[in-house]
Amino acid sequence: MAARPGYGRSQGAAGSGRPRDRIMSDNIVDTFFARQQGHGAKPAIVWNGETVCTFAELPAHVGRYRAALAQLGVTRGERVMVKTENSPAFVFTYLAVLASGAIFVPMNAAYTAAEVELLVEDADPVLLIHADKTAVPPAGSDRTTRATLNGDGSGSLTDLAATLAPDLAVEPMAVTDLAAILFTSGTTGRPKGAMLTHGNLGSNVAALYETWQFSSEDVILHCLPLFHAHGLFVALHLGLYSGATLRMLPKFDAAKVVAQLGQASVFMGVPTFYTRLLESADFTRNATAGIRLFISGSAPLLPSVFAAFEARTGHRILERYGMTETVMITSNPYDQAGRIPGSVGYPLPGVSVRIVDENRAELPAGEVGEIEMQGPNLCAGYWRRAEATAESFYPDGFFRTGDTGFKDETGRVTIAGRSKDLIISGGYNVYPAEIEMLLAEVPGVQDVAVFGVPHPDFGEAVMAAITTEGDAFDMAAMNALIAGKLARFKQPKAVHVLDEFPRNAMGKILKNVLRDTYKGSFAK
Ligand code: MLC
Ligand code: AMP
Repeated sequence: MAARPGYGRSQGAAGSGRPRDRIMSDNIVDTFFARQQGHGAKPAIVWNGETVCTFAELPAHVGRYRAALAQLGVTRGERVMVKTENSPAFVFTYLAVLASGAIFVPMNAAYTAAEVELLVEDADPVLLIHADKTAVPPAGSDRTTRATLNGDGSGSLTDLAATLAPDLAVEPMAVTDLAAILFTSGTTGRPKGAMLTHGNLGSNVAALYETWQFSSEDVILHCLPLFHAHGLFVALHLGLYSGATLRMLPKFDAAKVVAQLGQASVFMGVPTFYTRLLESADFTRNATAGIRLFISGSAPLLPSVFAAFEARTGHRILERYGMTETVMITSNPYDQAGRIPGSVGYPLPGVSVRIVDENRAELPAGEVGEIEMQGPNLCAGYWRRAEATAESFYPDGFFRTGDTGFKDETGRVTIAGRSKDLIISGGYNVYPAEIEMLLAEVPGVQDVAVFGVPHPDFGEAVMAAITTEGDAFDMAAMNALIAGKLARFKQPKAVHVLDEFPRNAMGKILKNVLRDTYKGSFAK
């Protein structure tokens, strides 16, 4: 096979047969725009079935938002936080922040004001962009200006951008400069911001482009939230990097996806998307005939779903494994027969994976241990959290994922479980520690444990158990506290009041016993 274009100015390949100096710097926006040259007439973004702009028009859209950001005080190195739903304007804003040399800090649009406040405190943004009707903390630090951007693209940011001439300059950045900070919760309950550089993002999209054989002929059906790594750095970046049209939907909706599959060549999502598609009678072999690749990730894809999908459509879903801190780490091979259910495949080009014991000694094939990784995709650490960074980022360059698994003789990786206490519900991470801390504050609650149980739609569902003391406990008051403080997807689907917890000899609550007791709660 002929060599395919690689990543980045420093690696000297701006795209197939294009001169090296087309890419002005390692700012990933420069890379995107350079690689889109030659595809100008093609639709770049199709939103709800309507073309929004071609690749030739995209820089001017981004440039208007860049000019608006400059008026709002955004400069190189500053953080811009965004809390809004998907829209084309979200994409323009994202690219404009990066083009300004500033750092993009997205948040889940479902977060409560309390959740947002913690993140704003940490990120200390110069600008907070949010929807008009969304939970945000009351005006805090004097430093932070605000602008609005709604899911339909309207808002003060768009109004301002519309009055300005596009600023087409792209701030030169090095591979080590920060592009984005994405908060992921931690075992301590307080979210940590993963600092992703232009080099992290650029190297990863280049590796995915190779591995999944993308080209400008592709059309990506995109309905993942843009505020997480999967929707932003995998689905969106692949379109921008390949010069492939992004057919976007505001969110996942099985009927809309089925209706648009005929106009797409690639679809990607979390396992819940696939279980929901399989529930639709219109999701047939015929409906998927034009798709060359279905990709799943962010949570384990059950082998039963893989098998049902293959039986229904003839497609073998390609499963990959990633994290916010690392973007993508491993992928099943592109070749259909190489896509093995239950396995997440091989490390991406340039990425190393080790399986280690508790002393960090590498384990032989077949033995389960902690998964560590190293590569150009590994983020620069946690924002302003030296201690948390030191706990997971080793001086030898490897990162502790908190996932456990094994390799086979060929180096293929299978995830066995997690050493971190984490629930993944519909592809969203929920850290029990965060919810436990909140429930422990409820008057009358003596002890609390939050754990995940199997759920047919979300993969896992959040469940809580508590014991109480005295007469102070009031279920309604607890539910009100939960509703006020936690985004809906983090809220326990049930809270069980127990007489006592199962405990080990040391008095530690046995979450595995609780998981076992309640594992049938959502059985179909
Ligand atoms: C919504 N709800 C959830 C939920 N999403 N509850 C638990 N888990 C979730 N993920 C709540 C709703 O608030 C609602 O509450 C009820 O469940 C049913 O809502 P719904 O209408 O069925 O949900 P919907 O809005 O359709 O959302 C489901 C979903 C969405 C699967 C489409 O969660 C989603 O887009 N998930 C993708 C997450 C993702 O992109 N993860 C990537 C992270 S990056 P009620 O009770 O009010 O009705 C990463 C790295 C990597 O992990 O490797 O990729
Ligand atoms: P996040 O912090 O949201 O980036 O989630 C990262 C975590 O999602 C990983 O550490 C894994 O536990 C999990 N994950 C991602 N992809 C997969 C997959 N294909 N199979 C199992 N778990 C996955």
